[in-house]
Amino acid sequence: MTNITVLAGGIGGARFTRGLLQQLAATEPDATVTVIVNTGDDMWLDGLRICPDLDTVMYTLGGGINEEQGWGRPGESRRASAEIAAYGRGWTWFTLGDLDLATHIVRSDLLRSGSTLSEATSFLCRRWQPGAQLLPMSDTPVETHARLAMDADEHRAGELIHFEEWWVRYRAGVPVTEFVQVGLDSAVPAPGVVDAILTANLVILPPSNPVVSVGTILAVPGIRDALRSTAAAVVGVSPIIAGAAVRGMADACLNTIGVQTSAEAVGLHYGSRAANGVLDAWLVDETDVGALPALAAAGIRSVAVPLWMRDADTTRRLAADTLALARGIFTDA
Ligand code: FO1
Repeated sequence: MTNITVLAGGIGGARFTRGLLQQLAATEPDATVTVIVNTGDDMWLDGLRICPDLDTVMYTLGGGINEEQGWGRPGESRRASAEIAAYGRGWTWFTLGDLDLATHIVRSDLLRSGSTLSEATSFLCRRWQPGAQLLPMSDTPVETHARLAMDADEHRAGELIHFEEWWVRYRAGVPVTEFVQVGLDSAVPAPGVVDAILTANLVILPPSNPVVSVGTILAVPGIRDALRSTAAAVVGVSPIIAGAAVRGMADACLNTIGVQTSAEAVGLHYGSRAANGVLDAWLVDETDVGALPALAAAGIRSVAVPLWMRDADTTRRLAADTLALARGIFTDA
């Protein structure tokens, strides 16, 4: 029986996991997949709890995702958000579609009725049937904020703004000096999170943003320790190909923490479990084959394979390559 745990953020992690589930359905139908999802992008907006990465994973695995955008629902309308803007409320630059709003309304209703985020997520997944268990990294809010390096509109240099404002309103175009996980000190892993890492045969770090998605999950007290001690193989997939971020503005995030935008640098940033890091193995794209010696020298077994997830087939094959690399290391993976 193969139990796989994936630590995912938004679009890249969700798409990889969809390919993994399709690959497992064809080759190991009794395998189980648990996805530990970043909640650092979450925020209260218009009185609703918005959970971008949980919803992106849920919609993507459940067949309800807007495929072109990678987030939100297809065939959306924005009538309610236009009305909210007419009142002068909300974030006009952050689209809450009418269909998507139903998810936020139901989740907020459950939270206000005393449900934990884990319970609310499980309830929403009854409808979407993602084919994997979705666990928030924590049931206590841990929000990623970015400290502005310069004035921007009504914000002054030095001020912390929510990550989503930096990401969506400013497209990560305003330099920031640091990311702060607000609420991290009192955060604990959500129920089942540590267990999902410790009892897995395989833990995967998919090509999500290594700073604000996977990095945020690893920052929750107890999760990095679980990764370092699990008997599972821990295998990562580079989100950087040939020196450029595959999706989003991961390079802006890496620059902020002083990590070079390369498959090698991100692999070394995660580090080998043999040397206080979290990785046993790392997949890089064929164009980054030159990174293999440095990664091997750091104790990270690596392979160079096609990493571009262009469609369902290439994504499935990437998942198959990830499983193969893991099995080359541990027989029980
Ligand atoms: N991303 C955008 O670029 N523009 C948006 O207006 C936007 C709205 C939005 C609403 C709900 C949601 O779940 C996600 C949304 N996203 C939007 C995507 C979001 O910024 C990303 O999914 C992650 O937070 C970053 O990986």
